[in-house]
Amino acid sequence: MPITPTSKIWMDGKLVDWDKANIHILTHGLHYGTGAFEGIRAYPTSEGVAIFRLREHMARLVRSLKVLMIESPFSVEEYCDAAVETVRVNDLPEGCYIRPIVYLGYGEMGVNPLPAPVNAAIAVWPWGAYLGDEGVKNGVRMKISSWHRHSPNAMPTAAKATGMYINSGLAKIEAVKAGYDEAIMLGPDGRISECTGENLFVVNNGVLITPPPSDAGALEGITQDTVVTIAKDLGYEVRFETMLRTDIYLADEGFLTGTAAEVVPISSVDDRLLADGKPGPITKRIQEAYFEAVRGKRPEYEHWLTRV
Ligand code: PPE
Repeated sequence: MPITPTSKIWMDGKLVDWDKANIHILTHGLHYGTGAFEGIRAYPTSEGVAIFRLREHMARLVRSLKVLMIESPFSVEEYCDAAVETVRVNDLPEGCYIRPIVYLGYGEMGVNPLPAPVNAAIAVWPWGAYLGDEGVKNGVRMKISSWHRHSPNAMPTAAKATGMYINSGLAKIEAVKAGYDEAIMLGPDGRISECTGENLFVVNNGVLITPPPSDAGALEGITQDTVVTIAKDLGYEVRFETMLRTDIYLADEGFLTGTAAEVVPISSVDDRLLADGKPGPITKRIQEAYFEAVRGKRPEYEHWLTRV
């Protein structure tokens, strides 16, 4: 998706012009994928723009760095303040996507990450529906990928590390080339893990089921957690359970969750329609509640918002 440039990017504590936010070709992270990042969204509310679950995202960033043995140059609070400042200075009344990244920089080559310097940046830009407006409305066509999700002893699946996204990219290529919207990846044990940039839920007999991230080798999604909370508050039962591909084929409903993707109905998996292939009633209710929560229309979730 083409990027819409904004005015300023935060780099190592300073705001720099969008066009000047450049780094050296011998940046360690470019060669070895040594970095961690986050994806956060800010939305318009009746009291101006607010960032959704900012602290949880920055806390996950710092946890990812811990796993990678990258010493964080800033604290969670400092990343939060920097994100607020960057969103504010770019003046985007319709909201935006926020991309913090902490990566190993210029000065050392060779696989050993330990001596390399650490840099941090936060960029923001307007980003529309990740899987398309049509997908949000009518659902997406999914394919189970021949690329499996990382084995947790090959790659730390709890970390949102930059280099790990080669795996997601390969699965995405396969799905898109075959005419699908998005891929579902199996974990090393052959059970459902997650998608290239989203967690996944199915709905059966009114119960929501999602793979437990640590068993499934999936990222612990903040949107997954948001949906679990919203669903329980709406009175639905939610279970963290492993599932087989056929559990999705035969589900009453299914949907994806992610910051970029938001809540997106699944219309089919491997060409098997989920029920009649249209977004199910529970999916629609959850989606609606999610869109209201992020836009500050649900007072009970006000604590998830950071006003800019
Ligand atoms: N799994 C993966 C692999 C993943 O990348 C994401 C987020 C999720 C699950 C959902 O996590 P959460 O956003 O906390 O609910 N993917 C981010 C990157 C997308 C991109 O293309 O870049 C995102 O949604 O921002």
